[in-house]
Amino acid sequence: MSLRSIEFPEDFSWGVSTSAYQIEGAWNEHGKGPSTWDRFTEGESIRGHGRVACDHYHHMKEDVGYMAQIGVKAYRFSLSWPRILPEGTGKVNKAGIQFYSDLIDELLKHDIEPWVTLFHWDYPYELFLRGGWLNRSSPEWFEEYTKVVVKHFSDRVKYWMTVNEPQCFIGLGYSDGRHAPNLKLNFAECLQVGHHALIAHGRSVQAIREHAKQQPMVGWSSAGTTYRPESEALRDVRAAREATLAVYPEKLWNTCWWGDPVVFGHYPEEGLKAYGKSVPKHTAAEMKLINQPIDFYGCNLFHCSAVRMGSGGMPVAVEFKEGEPLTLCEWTQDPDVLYWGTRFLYEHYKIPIVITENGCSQLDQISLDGGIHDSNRIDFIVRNLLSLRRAMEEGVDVRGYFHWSLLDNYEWGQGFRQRYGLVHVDYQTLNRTLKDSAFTYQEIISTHGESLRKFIHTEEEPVPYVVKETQRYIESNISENFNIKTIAARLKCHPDFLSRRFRQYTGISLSSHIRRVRLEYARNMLRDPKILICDVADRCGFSDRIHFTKVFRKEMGMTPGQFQRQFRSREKSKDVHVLEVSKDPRLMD
Ligand code: GCO
Repeated sequence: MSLRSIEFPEDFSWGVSTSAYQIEGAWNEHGKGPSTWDRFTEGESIRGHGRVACDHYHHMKEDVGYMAQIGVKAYRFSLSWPRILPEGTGKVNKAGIQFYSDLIDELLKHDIEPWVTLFHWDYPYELFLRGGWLNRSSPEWFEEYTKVVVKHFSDRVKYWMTVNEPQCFIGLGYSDGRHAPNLKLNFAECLQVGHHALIAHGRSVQAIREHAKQQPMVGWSSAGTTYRPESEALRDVRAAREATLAVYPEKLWNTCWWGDPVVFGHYPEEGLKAYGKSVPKHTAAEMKLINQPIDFYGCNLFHCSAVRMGSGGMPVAVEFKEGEPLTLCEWTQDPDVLYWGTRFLYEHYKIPIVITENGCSQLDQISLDGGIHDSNRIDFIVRNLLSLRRAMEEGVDVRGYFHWSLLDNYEWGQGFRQRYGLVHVDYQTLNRTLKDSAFTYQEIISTHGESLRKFIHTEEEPVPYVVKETQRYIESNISENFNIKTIAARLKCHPDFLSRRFRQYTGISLSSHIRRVRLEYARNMLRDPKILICDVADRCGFSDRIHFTKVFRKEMGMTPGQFQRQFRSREKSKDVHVLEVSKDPRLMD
């Protein structure tokens, strides 16, 4: 780990995340209408637990108190559509509005910024009876709901997310039938549902911008499907990028089918080919509607799998090794997901990123001493944040991290078995207890990440002389156009020996290390909007501007000029899973 600084930016949004149906309970109280989740799990002992969940509806103040104790700066939660509009459209339920209004006030009282998700899957049952997301009018229903919400809360809410994970609610609820509304539609119908959900997103963004009482920050939350490279060799990185951005036939789990219309205004070419006849009819006007400018790209990143570049020039899956660490729900615990996931997304979409969910389920229980010693979760948080910090240091614009989740909660079709919370919930008594991870997170937040340093093992083997001297040479001669031979001559050793020793000790090749350091300096310089690109090239030891641009684009997926413009616009705007390794043949050796 070679991070220069572990400190996160002053204005970084440190948060926790939940969703209404997973915590609220009170499913039929105070005028709330039923959701598809209430109806389709009726009478079921495990799946039906969402009707009570953590009973947050009656523990709201207590729960905000835990957030304040942890010191979070932001809270991402969703609104239950049928609590606000019991029939989905029309009559507004005053008690529902009151509940969220009180929650927002309570958050603000504790200096916690509310981040509101409009749709996290608890769909109004009445609208389902009218065809739900298959109905062409469903985007308009969503727009109507958005307007009600914005009218009541936008005086105090600035941050909005429209739809949470279309991949997931459509994949599991409309295709596999494992989630409410338990449908098994054919692939074309699922894509139609998806098209409507995307239009709903667009209409909702428009409505927020039009009616918000303060300058809003709008985004959405997409499920990430991240592949990481087995090694950092450029060809493996290419393989991982390709696999992460790919669309495979008959599979809804991908990034670009959903993200490209939102950010670019069109379905990806590869997806149109892969899905063929199943692609829904879509007009240019609809695509324009979907493509509303968003301020951040929210992504839920929990886990990833490794790929390498196969001999045929296609990504191939690296086999999962027996005994590698897994979470309770059998997801890999690989922290690289936050490095590669954010990096690939940022290269592709070039808009600020917010980690709207990242967390792990573990077997947590209250120990004899009364504490909950969830060391695996602590390790997960630390590693993931370090990995995220690395991405940020390398230029990926990440604005916030929301840990999933504040509380242990109802995990959709699986009841209470998966515990994701920083706060433990005893489902019999509804007692809450802060876990050790909550205290760790608290310290990380209050030190802006600096406390992560103490988790990094320092008793490493002494750095070999040639490696240390090489690193020193590179740092102090960065503006010179040197190469491995130059350094070897200075150290009076053979270039092959130097390269071998360097790779042995650091795990990366000396030439990529030199390139990385040069690029790191360049990225830092480019933050200065007045600097000229040829000067950066010169001061970072690139032979000329063209060579610099080429190397920069290859690594960062954008030109130095684009990178610089982004910082300029950022400065200006300051005021303001279920993933399996795809069975696709392209991923098989
Ligand atoms: C999701 C949902 C969350 C889950 C979490 C853990 O990402 O699937 O947004 O509601 O509870 O991801 O599975």
